[in-house]
Amino acid sequence: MASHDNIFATPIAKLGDFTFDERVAEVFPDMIQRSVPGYSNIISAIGMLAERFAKPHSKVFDLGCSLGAATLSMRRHIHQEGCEIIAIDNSAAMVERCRLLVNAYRSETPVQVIEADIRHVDIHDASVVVLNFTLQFLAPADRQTLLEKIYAGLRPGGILILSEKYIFDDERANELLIDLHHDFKRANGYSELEISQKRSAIENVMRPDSIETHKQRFNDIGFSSSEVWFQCFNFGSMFAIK
Ligand code: GEK
Repeated sequence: MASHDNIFATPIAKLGDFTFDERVAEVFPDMIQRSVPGYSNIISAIGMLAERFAKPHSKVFDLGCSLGAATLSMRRHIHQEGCEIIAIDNSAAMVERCRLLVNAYRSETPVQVIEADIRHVDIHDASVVVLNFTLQFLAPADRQTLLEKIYAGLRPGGILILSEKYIFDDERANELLIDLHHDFKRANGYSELEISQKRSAIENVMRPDSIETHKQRFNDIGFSSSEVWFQCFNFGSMFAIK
């Protein structure tokens, strides 16, 4: 069974900023499953989208791959000849575990797991690019630059899948969706203390955008169509097609 996330279960005197360290990597499957509404549905659908959009002899990128859940889902679905999946994360603890999980099974589609900052890697000849809850951790100023690089590296007709936590301009709607998310976490066994300590730790490292901001950015960059294909409370996933 996966290790249980109790990182924020006891009072922490000095709450530092949240980092993807050894302790987080250890409990990550449990943490993300109990914290992100719709996570497993999104992972399954990423596999289905990859099946449709992966082109023979092209590259598929999983940026901020953590333990490789999206990579493994895509690898199960991709049967096009000559496809290669490149999974990238800048957390050494995540990459080490991701490699073990990827290597646990054989597959016709090769996977390269790279420890690097996604802001500095080359993206080229891509038919599918996945940013599954990763863009939100970049400084707002770096987001547009990364999306422009992804657009340039996608083949025409290629797809970007972008899952994020959102904020909403309507104050009342925003508060309600945040409350519903906290209800979701309570229902999954997180205590009030865990919810509030995690919220404080993550506030400085994660600044969500609105769905409108994402759509505007996709338009400005030149994507020919984009849409929200999944939403649950203040979490969701969009695609943008070149
Ligand atoms: C999943 N996609 O399970 N370069 C590389 N990696 C980064 C960077 C960066 N600049 N910034 C953050 N990360 C996964 C889940 S988790 C989402 C993604 C969450 C990495 C960071 O190390 C972490 O592994 C991941 O992005 C975000 O489908 O924890 O809410």
